[in-house]
Amino acid sequence: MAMNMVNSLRLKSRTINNWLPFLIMATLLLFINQSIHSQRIRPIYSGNNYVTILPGETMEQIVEKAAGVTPSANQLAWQRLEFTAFIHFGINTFTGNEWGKGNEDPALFNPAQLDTRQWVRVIRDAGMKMVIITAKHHDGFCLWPSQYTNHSVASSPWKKGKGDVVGELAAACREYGLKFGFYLSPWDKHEPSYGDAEKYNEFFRNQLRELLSGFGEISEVWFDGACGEGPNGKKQTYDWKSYYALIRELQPSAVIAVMGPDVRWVGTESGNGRPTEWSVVPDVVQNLDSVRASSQQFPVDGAFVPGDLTGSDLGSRDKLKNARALLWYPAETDVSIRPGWFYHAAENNRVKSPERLAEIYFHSVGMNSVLLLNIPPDKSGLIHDNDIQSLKGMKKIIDQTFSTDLLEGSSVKVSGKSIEYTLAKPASFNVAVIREDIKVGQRIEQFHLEAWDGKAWNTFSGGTTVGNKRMLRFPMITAQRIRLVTDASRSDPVIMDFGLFNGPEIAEAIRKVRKIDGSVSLGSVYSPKYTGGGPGAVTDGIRGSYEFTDGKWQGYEGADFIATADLGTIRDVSVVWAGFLQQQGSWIFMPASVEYAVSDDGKVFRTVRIVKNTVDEKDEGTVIRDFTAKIGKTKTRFIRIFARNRGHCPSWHPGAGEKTWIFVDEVGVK
Ligand code: FUL
Repeated sequence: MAMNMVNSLRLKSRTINNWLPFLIMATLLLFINQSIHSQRIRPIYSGNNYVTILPGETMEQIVEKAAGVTPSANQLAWQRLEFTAFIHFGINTFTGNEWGKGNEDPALFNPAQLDTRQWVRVIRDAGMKMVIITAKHHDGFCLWPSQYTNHSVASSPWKKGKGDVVGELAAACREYGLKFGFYLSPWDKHEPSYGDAEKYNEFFRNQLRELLSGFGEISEVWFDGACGEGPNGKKQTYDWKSYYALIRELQPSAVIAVMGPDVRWVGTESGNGRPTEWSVVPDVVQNLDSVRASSQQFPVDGAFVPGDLTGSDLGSRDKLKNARALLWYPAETDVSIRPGWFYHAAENNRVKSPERLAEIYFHSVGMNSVLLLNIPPDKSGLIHDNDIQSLKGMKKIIDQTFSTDLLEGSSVKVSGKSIEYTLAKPASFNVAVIREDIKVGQRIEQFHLEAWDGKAWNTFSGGTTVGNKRMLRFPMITAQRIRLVTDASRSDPVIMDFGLFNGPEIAEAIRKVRKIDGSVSLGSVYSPKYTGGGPGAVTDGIRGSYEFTDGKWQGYEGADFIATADLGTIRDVSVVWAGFLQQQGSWIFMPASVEYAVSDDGKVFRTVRIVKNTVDEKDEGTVIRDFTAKIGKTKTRFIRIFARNRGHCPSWHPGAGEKTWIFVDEVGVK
């Protein structure tokens, strides 16, 4: 009976909601059956998003606790939105600034054709489920007619001072069925009371109250961390606790993001999530007594202090080991469709391409994070056509990718830690989607995917965490039998969904190259996390894609990449090259330089060329670059490739001083 239930896991997607409770139970029962000897089965449905660690608890006990931390109802609803929109709009739209000064004349604000319904249609059509607007940015100019300041739309010529952007947007969201939230900058460069602790806190709470009570349901309140000087050169101490309390009182279903206890900033504005993304992280707690004393429903508010959230690993066992408390604190990836957060006409040709946006989608939603994509309306008050076209292109790629789940209708067999699917006939796929039922916690620590080639099971993809959603991209595979194997987990995993898809290749993604004629030996040690498939990975003829986790890239952490090709006999060589990937948000940088040396005997080498890196280290995207050296007609048998690791993350980088990675795939000679 349980088996039949899991078979119906494949009759899913469209009907999964009705089946969900049964499927989860069935999956659990199966795992219980299959691993009856395992002592760790303890599904926890209690909605506990916070747990303290007692002195002397063992690692095993801590891990078990971590597996039992679950999202609050608000967090769960929020995580399932997956894709949301940010609107940066305000006085900066008219001055061309990213950060205003606070003394801008409200007369500048005049978006003659403002149409929030156009914004929401564009956003809805692109697949986003919520809109968050900058009700007030650091310059203090309010997009609603706040009764606590004159520095607002009420003092502008737009609609003769009778307009209300926040109100119009909230109404448009209601009309089109989208959720609505706001960004309210605590830093206010205009407000005279700023810096006068109690006075400004009162002012800020008043504004917060206006926004929380005048615009219907609020689903997210976004506080950022920037805290500078006000108009009098004074700094302000924010009374976060009182802000949170007001939100809980007036909008009990809203999540509080970034400088708040419900939603965590992913740690970069590049659009790249973490390949290992735990929603359960150690909390930085000031005072455990205040945690215990605070209310049951939101135990964390009273003691919440956002810590440094930019590291590449926030929640693995290594991080849990010294924790005093664990918190369900899921990641939100905020990124702008343009270089700036606000609209600047000069950036009209720098709108991210559909492919880049699709990549961002895979790297955020597909890495257990909610994507918050910023689309800034222009001076006329409309979303610019270039942004609309990019969003349409992105949506097309996403829709084409996910139109058919190839596992639909397949039969399922569960054994031990693996789930095997047999399709009616062989199918080709290059994308996988896995979801854990986070309602019961996040548990998978390591998994991989295998396909049966008629003789053996071959691993074609894999990763560490799954969480709400993990998407994987890999070179096209054709197979009839596929296995999802959990290698390590904190407790028995509850897999809610698994699908395979055949999507368009994004950008130039995966290329085949001519294999090297001869053998290549490695002179440095690659990381066990990114083997590329083993020692022969850099010469297997298949290049890594823009997905650095595709299993094809070989990664070197803090180490150089050194390889020596042996062509067997002395030959004429005119070109040598090696391909590298950069994604600085994930601490992967281009090598500082690649040195090519030749030798007849494999002992004495002569340097023939050093190719220096020219890729911008601050580039926020994923870059693949071949370091190619034309070396005339050089007679040689051995060629040594020495790619020098840049060593440490630069000072501007969130990981400043930490080890950098080199990612290499394919080296070649001609
Ligand atoms: C930051 C702000 O300083 C930026 O201007 C932008 O609003 C971004 C989303 O948050 O903290």
